[in-house]
Amino acid sequence: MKFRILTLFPEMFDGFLSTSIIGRAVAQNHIKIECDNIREYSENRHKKVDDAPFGGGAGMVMMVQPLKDALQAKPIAPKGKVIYMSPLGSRLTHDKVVDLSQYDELVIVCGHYEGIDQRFIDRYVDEEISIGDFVLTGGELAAMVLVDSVSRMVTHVLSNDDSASDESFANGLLEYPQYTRPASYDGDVVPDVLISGNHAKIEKWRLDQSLALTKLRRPDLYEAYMQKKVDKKL
Ligand code: 4GY
Repeated sequence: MKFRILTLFPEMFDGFLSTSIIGRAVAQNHIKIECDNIREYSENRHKKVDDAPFGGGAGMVMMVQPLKDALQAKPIAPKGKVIYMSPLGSRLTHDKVVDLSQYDELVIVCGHYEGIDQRFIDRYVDEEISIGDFVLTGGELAAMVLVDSVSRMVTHVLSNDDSASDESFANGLLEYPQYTRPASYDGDVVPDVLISGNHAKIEKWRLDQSLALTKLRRPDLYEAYMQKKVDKKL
């Protein structure tokens, strides 16, 4: 899968692209991530990319020309889409992440300052996505959240050691608590059942923990899970 990121600050992605699971996925060619600097496409002799908003007000708005030329500098795969990271978009969820992982290419546009000219969004953006109800100084961190979460749903990106099958949201429940060595630290001990070696008992304990935690912290997810169980039986 290919990600193409249009940004004024490509250096923000350096650590992200070279580290840990994403770094390995890039090195093994399971994902390809290209960061293109929008400023390089400005036709202005000072490489200007923004201007004051029509109608007045504070800040600057990113102009259509550099964005359009950056976007059109490379062809987009037939099964590809253009995404703009914005608090005005629809919320990124686990289901949305899984859906996006089925595309061959995602082009992600990162805005800065007061945002980008609406005419670029209307003509070239397929979907606006938000990572939450708060405002960042730019779309780059949101783009990294999207690339990170979508990448781990791409085949072969996660090894067996970092499997996605029993984590939160895979089954619609929050994940059970995890423990590692030592079995006792400062007098705080690991639940007995986890050291028992009884795998059926461990599985039951984990499911019980997941259910109790989800009911307490996320009653919305708990209700949906219980309703799905009822639907399946009918
Ligand atoms: N929240 N979800 C978000 C964001 C930065 C000014 C428009 C978000 O996705 N992106 O806050 N983006 C702003 C910065 C221009 C985008």
